[in-house]
Amino acid sequence: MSRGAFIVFEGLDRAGKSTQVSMLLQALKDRSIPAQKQVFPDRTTAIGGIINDYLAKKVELPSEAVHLLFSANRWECKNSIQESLEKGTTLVVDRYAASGAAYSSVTTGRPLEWCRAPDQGLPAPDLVLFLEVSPEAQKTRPDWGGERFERDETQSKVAKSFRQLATSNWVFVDAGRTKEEVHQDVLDFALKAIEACKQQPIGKLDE
Ligand code: 2DT
Ligand code: MG
Repeated sequence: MSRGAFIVFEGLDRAGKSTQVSMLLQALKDRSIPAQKQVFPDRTTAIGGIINDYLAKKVELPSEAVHLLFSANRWECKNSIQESLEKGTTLVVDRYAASGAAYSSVTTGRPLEWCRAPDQGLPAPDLVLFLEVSPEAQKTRPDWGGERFERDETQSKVAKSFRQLATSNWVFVDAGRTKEEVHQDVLDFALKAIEACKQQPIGKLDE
């Protein structure tokens, strides 16, 4: 049996990731392609609960500790990710390891290599859809919710880190257009990835 694809959306806050995740899931369901949503951070787990309190500014923690919690939050989902892919379910994921490294390189001031290390060995995405928005377009979207990192200055630094993390399975999608136009491109790339990875083994980050 062929496996599902591991499709990840990355980008800054207010890039439209959640909207595109929902639209892609619906389009795959319409085509009878088994697909499931996964969101990181997964705030429903015990570790996710601490991350949620940190983001909501209810607790203070060193940035390095938070970085490791974000990574642990992915590790606790490793088996379920692997099992879903193996049974043929495509995963549509809102943020993953690149968000971990891009945000933490800014908040900890540590090299990207240090930030990427804890995620090494996790299942690797088959496709990363990076939704690009200009700071101007970002400003036209609904206001910040007041969570940590939701500041223009942080965002522009994180954008630079994201660019340094891009590999050959990344595509940059102009997300400054209408959601339908963005979705057309997204669906195209997703269907190709689903086809291409069917007989490929699941990759691992940095291994
Ligand atoms: P949302 O805005 O998508 O709810 O994310 N973040 C996320 C990190 O700093 N490291 C990570 O590993 C992940 C997955 C990005 C909440 C914030 O958490 C940041 C924004
Ligand atoms: Mg956010």
